[in-house]
Amino acid sequence: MKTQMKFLIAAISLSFLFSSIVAYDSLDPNGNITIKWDIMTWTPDGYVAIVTVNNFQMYRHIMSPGWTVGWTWAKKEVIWSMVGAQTTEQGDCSKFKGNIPHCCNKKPTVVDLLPGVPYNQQFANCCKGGVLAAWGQDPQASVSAFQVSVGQAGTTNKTVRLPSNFTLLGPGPGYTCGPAKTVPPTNFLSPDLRRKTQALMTWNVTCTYSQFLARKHPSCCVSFSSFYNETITPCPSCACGCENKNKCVKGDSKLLSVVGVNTPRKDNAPLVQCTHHMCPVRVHWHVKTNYKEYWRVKIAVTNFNYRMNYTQWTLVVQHPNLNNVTHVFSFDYKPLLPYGSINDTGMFYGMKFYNDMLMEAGEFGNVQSEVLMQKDTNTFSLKEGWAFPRKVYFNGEECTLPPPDSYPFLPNSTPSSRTFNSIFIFFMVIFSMVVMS
Ligand SMILES: *[C@@H]1O[C@H](CO)[C@@H](O)[C@H](O)[C@H]1NC(C)=O
Ligand SMILES: *[C@@H]1O[C@H](CO)[C@@H](O)[C@H](O)[C@H]1NC(C)=O
Ligand SMILES: *[C@@H]1O[C@H](CO)[C@@H](O)[C@H](O)[C@H]1NC(C)=O
Ligand SMILES: *[C@@H]1O[C@H](CO)[C@@H](O)[C@H](O)[C@H]1NC(C)=O
Ligand SMILES: *[C@@H]1O[C@H](CO)[C@@H](O)[C@H](O)[C@H]1NC(C)=O
Ligand SMILES: *[C@@H]1O[C@H](CO)[C@@H](O)[C@H](O)[C@H]1NC(C)=O
Ligand SMILES: *[C@@H]1O[C@H](CO)[C@@H](O)[C@H](O)[C@H]1NC(C)=O
Ligand SMILES: CC(=O)N[C@H]1CO[C@H](CO)[C@@H](O)[C@@H]1O
Repeated sequence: MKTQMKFLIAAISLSFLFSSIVAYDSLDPNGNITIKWDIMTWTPDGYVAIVTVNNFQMYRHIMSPGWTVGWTWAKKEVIWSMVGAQTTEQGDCSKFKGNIPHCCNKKPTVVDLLPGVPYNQQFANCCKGGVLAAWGQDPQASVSAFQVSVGQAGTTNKTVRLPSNFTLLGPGPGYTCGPAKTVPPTNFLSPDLRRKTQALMTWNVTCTYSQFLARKHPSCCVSFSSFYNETITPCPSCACGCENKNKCVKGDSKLLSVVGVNTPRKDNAPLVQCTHHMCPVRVHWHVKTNYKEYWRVKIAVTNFNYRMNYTQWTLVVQHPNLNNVTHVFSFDYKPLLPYGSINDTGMFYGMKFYNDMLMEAGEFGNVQSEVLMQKDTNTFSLKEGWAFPRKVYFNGEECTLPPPDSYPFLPNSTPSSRTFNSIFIFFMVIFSMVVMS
């Protein structure tokens, strides 16, 4: 038993390491952010391009303060002008007389404009402060675009040189971008759909996310409870790292009235309420009722971060019974089918204008819902922790689950079934490693 457990722990950490290093998300294997450049016209000294940033990730969005895109020019290119975005620095344009470029940096850094800029600075899909919705939640809002006029550049598709070393902050680190690749030119349909035009040249850059690159510790944890056992299985201690234990805010503290506690930081660094887990977000899964043909789960998400209102939050859960969701109360729900046929993963998110914002820590810092699922009598069980989720993600970050031997047990469950449970989980780990490779 003991060696089994050790092996299990080793296998779990191995699979975690493996999945994080290769930046592969097993619940969204095709998820990426694509940066597409369409050259629309050649100019006497360069070109005008439309740059489109598409978030193709099912459940990971880019929150305020939004994306930052950077690249390295291949030659001595400059940016004459931009519409719908701007570079953060102009750089050294001292060589220019008369007409001064927007940016002369070899490595420009571009950010979206804020909502409400004058019409002549706007561009279709621009000016959202760099906020991009998740593709699975709101495909229309998952795209950003701007126009860039490039000078001192190639003026034909033979002489133009592709920029390199693309970077993407979303808004923090975690994304790695591949090289720009020339792809078949994009087709554009006229508004009346009667004429098709095409870009003169198109290149794509694909960026993928890795939680391992983004942060040292998880940023959420999961706790469990059930109607059949009054024990509440808490989040693991220090699930999100305890380094900042002396910088947290005591829940009942007078500090809360001190100015600045709720002021967001540019880097989105959290200021959390003191808890044993130190996580900004906790997801609680309560097995609430066992009916004859159905069962009911209550899900509650609690914000412990005083510096963040989580807008357009998403919660992804993997559980084998999600193929028979009958009703979800007060959240929206969408099944995700990462492998086509295995329907065990789904995405919960807030209803627009009702609970799509998880408020900062405090009285209103929680959202909750109940889920009714129809039982498949062949698989349904309250034993061996079957009723609890296998994986949980909040805002695209994988949350730490409690260790398997701490799950609430059925009153008469015997230790041998615990062994079975860990063996079962062990095989699940091996299985998922095989699937991933
Ligand atoms: C990026 O995501 C889209 C949508 O899921 C997918 O079609 C495309 O193949 C992905 N690109 C790469 C390079 O993985
Ligand atoms: C390039 O990116 C666009 C999305 O911006 C996508 O529709 C297209 O399929 C991509 N092309 C290739 C060849 O990956
Ligand atoms: C460049 O343009 C020519 C036509 O002007 C076209 O035949 C060729 O395929 C284009 N090459 C690329 C890389 O787009
Ligand atoms: C791109 O980045 C790599 C590593 O950061 C660096 O070695 C390389 O010189 C960069 N290329 C350009 C063109 O800046
Ligand atoms: C969260 O939203 C509320 C209401 O819109 C606002 O008063 C508060 O300042 C916001 N908090 C943060 C941390 O942005
Ligand atoms: C997946 O499960 C949901 C219910 O949770 C169901 O509505 C949907 O049709 C299922 N999809 C497939 C492809 O089985
Ligand atoms: C409830 O579950 C805990 C494990 O989390 C177990 O130690 C306890 O014995 C269970 N209670 C009953 C009444 O079986
Ligand atoms: C009891 C029940 O409705 N079971 C269904 C659960 O979902 C699977 C696949 O979606 C169906 O095949 C079952 O009939």
